[in-house]
Amino acid sequence: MVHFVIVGILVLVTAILTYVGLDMAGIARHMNPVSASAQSVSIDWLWNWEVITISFLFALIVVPMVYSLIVFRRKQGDNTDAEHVEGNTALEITWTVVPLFIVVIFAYMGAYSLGETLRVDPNATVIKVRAQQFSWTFEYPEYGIVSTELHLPIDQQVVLKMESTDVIHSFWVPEFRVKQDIVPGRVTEYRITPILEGNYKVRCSELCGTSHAYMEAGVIVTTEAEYNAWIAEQVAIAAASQTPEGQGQILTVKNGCAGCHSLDGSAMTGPTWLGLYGSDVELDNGSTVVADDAFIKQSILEPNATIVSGFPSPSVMPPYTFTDEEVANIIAYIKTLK
Ligand code: HEC
Ligand SMILES: [Cu+2]
Repeated sequence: MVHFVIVGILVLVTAILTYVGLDMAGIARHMNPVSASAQSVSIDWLWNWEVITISFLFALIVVPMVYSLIVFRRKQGDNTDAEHVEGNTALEITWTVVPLFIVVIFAYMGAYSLGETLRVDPNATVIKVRAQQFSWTFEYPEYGIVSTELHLPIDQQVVLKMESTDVIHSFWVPEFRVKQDIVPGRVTEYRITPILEGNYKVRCSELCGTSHAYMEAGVIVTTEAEYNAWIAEQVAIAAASQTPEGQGQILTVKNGCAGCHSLDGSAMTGPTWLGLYGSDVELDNGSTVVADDAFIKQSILEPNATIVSGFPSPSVMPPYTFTDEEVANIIAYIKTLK
């Protein structure tokens, strides 16, 4: 009887130590990043109970085994046979029924956790995700925005409708726990409800080619107000790029004009664009011209035709080839800089 008490105590102590050890190892090795989604709560809950059970079963097997090896080993000079045991019905029924119950309980817990993870909010915001070798694109169809970062409002469910343009990828934000494959020719759904503000990263978790390891994108969870501000900003940018001056601005950025022309009146390699349109420009030949459409157009296409006074001749500005429409857009943009 005393053996049972000792083994019982040792089993409990070993189980607790195993559990604490596994838990610490998990945190130390970053296998348990913060839980940042409603879905992760029930997954972590299930995982925790599994680790507790595993720790207990480990102790239940290993402790009696080691205890028997040490305490019941053959004493020196003892040559008698061990006691013959023919089976123990009560014990066999117990170790069949108890594990059966545990397995059934875990099946129930697993089903519950899966149900929580898949819970559908009919008002969930739809975001389209496109995965391609080796990047992510996020489209907000409600607002007509496309982004390379995934912005999400806190405490609201979003449903990602994910498609691949090439091979199989997999959407995985460790802090959200849930992971979903993206298969070419199919739309896979992924529902998530962020519950913790922060900057996370989505990683591709399906080996998809040479740069698979770099297939990452930012996932930014903010308050609803900050999220709405971001949406408004993106909508404004998208709208601006539709207007002539918006497209002109994009052209000047793409062609590096801003590297030589300031927008705020400060001196750079070239004259500032602030207040340029319609102003009187002094040339190095002593004459003065009005900066109208024709002058600006010629300055862009043939920088050496005229040189602004105070700047070296020949001009350091390279000649550009733009279509008439592109030039008109750039002029429309310069007009806005008053
Ligand atoms: C390497 C520097 C450099 C870059 C890049 C450059 N410019 Fe210039 N730009 C100059 C300099 C210097 C002048 C003044 C001398 C001259 O008239 O050519 C000038 C003059 C001009 C003028 C004449 C009127 C004025 O006062 O500014 C216009 C218009 C102009 N640039 C437009 C553009 C546009 C549009 C782009 C991009 C598509 C561009 N520039 C890129 C250096 C640059
Ligand atoms: Cu991938």
